[in-house]
Amino acid sequence: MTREEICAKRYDALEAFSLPGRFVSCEKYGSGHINDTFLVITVNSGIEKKYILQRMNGDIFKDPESLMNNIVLVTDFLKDKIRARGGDAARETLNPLRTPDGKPFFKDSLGSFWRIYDFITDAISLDRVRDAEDFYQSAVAFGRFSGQMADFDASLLTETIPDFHNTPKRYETFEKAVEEDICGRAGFVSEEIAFFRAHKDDMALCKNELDAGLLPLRVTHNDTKLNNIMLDAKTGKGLCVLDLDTVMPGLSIFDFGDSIRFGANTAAEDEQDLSKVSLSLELFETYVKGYLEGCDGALTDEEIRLLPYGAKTMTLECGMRFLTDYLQGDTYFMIHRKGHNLDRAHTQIRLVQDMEKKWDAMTAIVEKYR
Ligand code: ADP
Ligand code: GN1
Ligand code: MG
Repeated sequence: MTREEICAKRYDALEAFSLPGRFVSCEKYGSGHINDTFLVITVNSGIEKKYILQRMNGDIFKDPESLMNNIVLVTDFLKDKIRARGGDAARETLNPLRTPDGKPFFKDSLGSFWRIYDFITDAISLDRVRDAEDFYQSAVAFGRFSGQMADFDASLLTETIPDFHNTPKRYETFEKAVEEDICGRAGFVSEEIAFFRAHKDDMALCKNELDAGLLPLRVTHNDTKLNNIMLDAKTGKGLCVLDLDTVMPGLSIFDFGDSIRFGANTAAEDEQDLSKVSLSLELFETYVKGYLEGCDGALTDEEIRLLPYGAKTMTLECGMRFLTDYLQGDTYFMIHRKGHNLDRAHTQIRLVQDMEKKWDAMTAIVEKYR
């Protein structure tokens, strides 16, 4: 069955949620790599209302009911925090809608799970920063998110993707994909494979620190890409953290690092001209400053010291995941052209190489804020 056929069920989902008003449109939306996202427009008493409809990726999220339970718990918890400080709970966190029988999801006849969120209005999510201020605002907001989640009871959360940022485990999966080579592609990417093999020990460093009890496990977001946050369109300030599918116990340095991997790259994640790819030290410093401010003193000295390692590990891990998916036939990340995952792996490799060149400067920046 094609993705188109699977997504045709979106009209059943819309019906199941019985949105008020007159239906206007339901079009593909956003640039996420995982779920099928649609912008829904309705009109009620002459007033336009927008929603985000998503088909959760059932190959990746094996237990969508528990996932939605996580999201309801997290968003309810955040709403209380937002209200307590006089904020607007309708705009500053996701609001999952319920079906008439009270469920925050709908299961269609093909077995896909769907959800609807209120659309966050007068706000923007960006694939690239327009200027350093955007990045600073996203850093403060992601840092604040982790501060808000500090007293959330992690035992309530289902681990939606086990070992999500267990980088050594990701390495094993990568080696298995190379060995099995089900698409016969490994021969074309021997240099790329050698690159990740040469970085095997680097990829274990943060996990070793965690296992040794030197880094605390916190409730983290785990997918802190720039387009997983909304900025207020008028003020430019960080407004709402999106994509809560992977909120699980994790490392703060990985939340920091994933943001750097995506947002401090001077090129897009899938840029084909690798001469455009580099780490912007200006954006790196901006994010360090904003993230530490957002976390408001919560990070330990060791977490701060290891921020550059978080950035390097997340870039290595993500690059290796893209290459693994390329080897396995592009079944995980959504692709929009042939070789898309390989292009993405290439940018991550180039970014790691640039981080290695700029390592002393990255360390010096972090020392300034320690
Ligand atoms: P994926 O897991 O596929 O990345 P996301 O949940 O991140 O899916 O959604 C994809 C994109 O849709 C986001 O990057 C953002 O631009 C947009 N989006 C998601 N939820 C909302 C929302 N409630 N309001 C406005 N835009 C949203
Ligand atoms: C995916 O869902 P999205 O597009 O925000 C992925 C992240 C990767 C990212 C790479 C659940 O994020 O882990 O870092 O692509 N999310 C999942 O762009 O695997
Ligand atoms: Mg996303």
